[in-house]
Formats: sequence, structure tokens, C-alpha cells
Amino acid sequence: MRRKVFSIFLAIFILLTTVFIPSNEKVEAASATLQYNLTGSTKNLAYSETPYGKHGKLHVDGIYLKDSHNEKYQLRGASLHGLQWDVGYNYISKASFQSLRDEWGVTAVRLPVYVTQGGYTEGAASAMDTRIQNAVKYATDLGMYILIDWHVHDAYGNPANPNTWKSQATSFFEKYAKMYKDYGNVLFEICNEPVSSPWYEGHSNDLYSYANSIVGVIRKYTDAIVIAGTNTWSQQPDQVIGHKLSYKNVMYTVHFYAATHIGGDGNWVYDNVKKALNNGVPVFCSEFGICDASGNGSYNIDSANKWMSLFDQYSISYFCWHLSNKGESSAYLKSSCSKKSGWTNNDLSTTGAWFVNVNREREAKEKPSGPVTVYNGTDYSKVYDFNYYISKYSDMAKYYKNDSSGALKHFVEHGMAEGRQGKSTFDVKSYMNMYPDLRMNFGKDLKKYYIHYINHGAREGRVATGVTTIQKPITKLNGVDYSKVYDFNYYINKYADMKKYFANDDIGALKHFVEHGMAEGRQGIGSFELSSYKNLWADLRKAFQNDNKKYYIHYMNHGYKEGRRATGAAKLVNPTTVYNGVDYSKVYNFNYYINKYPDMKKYYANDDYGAIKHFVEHGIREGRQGSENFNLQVYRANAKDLQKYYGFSNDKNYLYYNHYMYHGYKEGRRAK
Ligand code: IDC
Repeated sequence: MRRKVFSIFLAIFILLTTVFIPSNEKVEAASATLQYNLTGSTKNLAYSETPYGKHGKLHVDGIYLKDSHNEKYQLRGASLHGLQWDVGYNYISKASFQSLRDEWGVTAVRLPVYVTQGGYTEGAASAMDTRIQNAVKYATDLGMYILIDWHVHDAYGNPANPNTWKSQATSFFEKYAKMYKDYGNVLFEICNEPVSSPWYEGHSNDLYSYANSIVGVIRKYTDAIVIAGTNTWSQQPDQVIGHKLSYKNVMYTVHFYAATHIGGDGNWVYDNVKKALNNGVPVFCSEFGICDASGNGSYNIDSANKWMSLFDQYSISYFCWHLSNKGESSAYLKSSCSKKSGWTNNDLSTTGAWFVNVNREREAKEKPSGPVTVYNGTDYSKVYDFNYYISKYSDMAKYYKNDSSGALKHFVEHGMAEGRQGKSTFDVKSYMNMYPDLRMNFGKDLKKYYIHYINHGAREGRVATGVTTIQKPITKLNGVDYSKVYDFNYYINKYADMKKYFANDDIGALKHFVEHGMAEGRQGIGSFELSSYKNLWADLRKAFQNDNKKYYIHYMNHGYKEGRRATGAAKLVNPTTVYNGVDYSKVYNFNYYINKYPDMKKYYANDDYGAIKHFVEHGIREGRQGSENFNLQVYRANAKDLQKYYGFSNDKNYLYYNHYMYHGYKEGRRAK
């Protein structure tokens, strides 16, 4: 409690000393002269030449804001005035933003959504919503960045703790983060200028807690850049040291008014910024003026220039207060200027002239940057080239000819998964064909091959073009090596259906072989024929009978090593005569049986177990002849003594067969 009271006193003290007491350091500088000729006209820029078209989605890396080429990037921002007032919304138009972009060197616009002062929580929400959405539309069309600013601000010196409006802020950011989740050019400022207790006090009413909770809301939808206000009218980014939010892409504000906060070492705010930067806190200037902190009064251009050189040194983005013709020093336009766009030199105030000079000077120094290759922090240039992509695919040219950010987004979100080629030196099909290790790991997930090449393959010097057939097709599945019975090329060339489905998919082909092909008796390699292997090996037939798969597995594990033959045997060797432990060889042999009866040949030509089973279970009853040595009719006709006991019904046939096997043969009875 004591601490809070103290903080409030401190805040009031700082307010009084920085805002209301004129400092002796203040220098009334001569008005800035505009160094450039504003013609009031606009340029017809291709989207790829706009700020967002060139720089794409931004991210934070250490203390730096970076563009999608992973280069440090300084936004040159124009702040509008409060959107609830006509001095603010009068300038929301495409023409106005385009003048800023084309002639003022501006790359970003800030939308101050005043929370109080007749603003968002005081009746103007719906009007302000319309204005925000129009502004975002214009900025997006023009390829400009746009900062949506929840403008917590108390002009009258009362502590402005953003937690006071936390529930309104929560709904506000829920709405806009969701609405603009796919807009890479939208940034969010969650609290303009808190005046409360220090950034971090470890309780739910501090700034850290507010920021953590609002960024959490935004992060449900987007990882867009978020700007967090710092204590005492955003003058204390150093308080964030040791207490940065754990979310990425968050920056912390400094605001200065050059005639109040004199740029240079020894100035409290200036030193705070340096301290913050030296301790890893990324700083962003979402508002400053070259006049005094009231937004009016005298200018200090010298001080402003010192601030700018600090900002240049650390590539800190800056947003100058403000675009309007309101008769105050911070307005860019003279009060006599009623134009809403197409301004020329005479229309500009000192702030306006200084601001254009500063922007244009920096714009002229910008390195030309090619089309975007970095998306969400990943550089795709090893597998992607904008011009290649749009010239290879007519649909891409149609939609993205003027939008290199859009083309890259398509490539990342769809093109890779679809297997599209993004660069002449990387063809995902070739890459897949070439490397069995990758196929084993990635299967059909094409995107993973691109990412592998970016992160490893390119550096390892892997081949990524020109390989049209699968190399070193796999023979192992789930740790089992099928190479003794299976070869990818043999398999797909032997079976048209396999070629159709698996010509470029060695894993799919082997899976098919293992899960279906063996059971179906398909041949997987020249040196192993199921039918021959079965025909040749009676011991295996006995053990496996018609369970095809078991023959392949036997050959892999034993047969191959034992040197068992597995090809070229059209006929069964050693067909069995035994069924259920009984040897029927006196009345049955396989070849006789299948050659005598076409139906038997049809079903059992390669299945001696099936044949004898049929003979015993049906053939005998049907009176079929199983051997040249035994004919039922002949046997029965000559065995009058048996007829009397066994009779003539088919059900009793077996008695004659059995009799011959156990007695008649030995007795030399006639049976043929
Ligand atoms: C000022 C405007 C002024 C308006 C006032 C309302 O310049 O026209 O009447 O707000 O409160 C800030 C604030 C910003 C102030 C600006 C100048 O973020 O809203 O704008 N300022 O006082 N912080 C420091 C200075």
C-alpha cells in the first residue's frame, strides 16, 4: 500500500517536472525546411514494391525487429490523432495513406483508439470500429503496416493503470486479433501510456500482469508483433529488464517529446532506453513528438535528431505524433491546410517538414530487397524463388504476380504439401527418389522433405534434382528385411496394378507386398517362386499347407541359407499319400488322382494336401479311383465274401478301400 502511494507521488512528480515545468535545456530551433519536393501525386506501385510487399511479416529477434528476409527493419510510422475525433478520422482514407506512403516515406500508420476522453469505452466504440476496419483495409491495400493502438491515456495526471479497462481491452483484442489473424501487416499496441506502479510487482494489478494476459488473448490467434506500454507514459522500458513476457514478438515502448525529454546521455528517458537495450529488452517507439510533451509548445529539433540517431543505431521503429491540421505544434499540417491528401510543401508544419525529411532520408538509404523468402522466421530461399514459382505455375502468376508475400505464404501453406517446385535447384520428387533414409522418416509428407533440405540437405550437399526413379528402394519394414523374397523394381514391373499405385512409392509397394502380396502368392523377386518352393518341399507343405505367407518367411529365415531351390518346379515333388496319420498309398497317389479327374486338377494341381483330403473325405464315397492299382468296382466284383458284409451302398465304399489297404493287397486279391 505504502509503495503504491509512493508510486503515485512519483508519477505526479515526474509528470510535473517533465511536462509542466519548462526545462532550461529547451532550445527553440529554427523550423525545419522540407528538403524534398512534394508534388501531391501518387505512385502506381506494384504490391511487391510496397513496404509490406518487400518486407513481409515482421518478427522480433533479440532486441531487433526484423523483416521476413531476416534483416533488421525500422518502421517509419505516422500516428493519426484520436479516432473518436474528426482530427483523427478525417485522415482515414486510401488517398491520405497513399500520400504518406508515396511522398512522405511513411511505411506504417498508427491508429490511436482512445479508451476514455469520449473514446472506445465512452460511447464511440462502434464508430471507432468502423474507422479501424477502414484504415486496416486501406493500409493493407497499399502494402503498409498498421498499428492498432489501445490508447490508454490520461491527460489530466491521474494514474492510468490499464488494468482499469482490462475487460474492455480483452474483448477489443480478442476481436481484432481474430479478425486480422491472417494479416501479416497488422501490429497491436496494448496500452499507449500507463501511469501506474512499476512494470513488475508480482501482483495481478501490475503492468506485467496486464500485458501477459492481453498478449495471451492475442496469441490465441496470431503471433503478430505486440507493443507493450511501459510505466510513466511509456518512458521506462528499463523496468522490463528481467521481466520480459515469455511470448515472442513482443516489444516495449519508449515515448519521448523532444523539447521535454532532451535527446542525449544523461536524459532520464534516453538513458532508460539504452539500459533496456543493453539488457536485451527490445524497444519500439510508438509515439514521439519534436515539440513538448503537451503536444504543443516549442520544438527541439536538435534533441529530436539525437533521439533519431539512437533509434537508427538500434534500428528502432518510430511513430511521429500526429497527422492532422489541429493548431498545435505536433500536427504535421498547418492549421490553414484543409487537404486530406495530396499535400505539397506549403501545407506542412515544422513537425511535418521534419518528419518527411527524416523518412525520405532513411528511405533513400534502404537497400533494395528482392522478393520475400522468409516466412514466420524461416528462410525458404533454398527451395523457393518467387520468380520461378510464378513463372512455373499459371495459377500462382494469376494470384500473386504482384504479391511476393502472398506467393510465399501459398508456397509454405499449400505448395510444399502439394509437391510444387519452388526453385529450379530443388525438386521434391527427385529428392524423395534419391534418399531412402528420408523416405523412411517422412513417408508421403512432402513438406518435410523441403524442410529437411533447408535445414540439412543443402549443407550436406545432397542431390535434389534429376532423379526420376526411386533409388535404393527399401526392402525393410518394421525391422524385417524382405530382400530375399522381394525387390521393388521386380514387383512393380511384374504387376500393372502395383506399377499404377506404387511406381514412386517404395514404402507403399513393400507394405502391399507384406500385407497382401505374399498371401496372394505374388512374386516379389526373380529368385523366389512360391509355387516352385511349395512344389519342391513336401516338409514345408506339410507344415504350412495353404498358408502362403509362411513359405516366404521360411525362405527368408531358413530356406535361403539351407540352399533350398525355389524356382523352376512346375510339378509337385513327393506328393503326400498320408492323411490324418493314415497312409493311403495302396489306393491313392496324387498324380494319378489329379490327372484322372479334371475337377481335381483344377483345384489341387499344386496342392497334394488338398487332393488327399478330398480323396478321403469325398472321393472314396463317390467311388473315385485314386490309383492305377485299385479300382473299387473291380475289387468288389471279385470279392464275393466281402459283399455280404459290406454291401453296395456308397456309404460303405471305404470298407473296401480299407480292406484292400490292410488285407487284400497282402493277400494278392485282384483290384484292377
Ligand atoms: C494529445 C493531442 C491533443 C489532445 C490530447 C487529448 O495532441 O490534441 O487534445 O492528446 O488528451 C501523449 C499521448 C497523446 C497526446 C500527446 C500530446 O499519447 O494522446 O495527444 N502525448 O499530449 N503522450 C505524451 C504526449
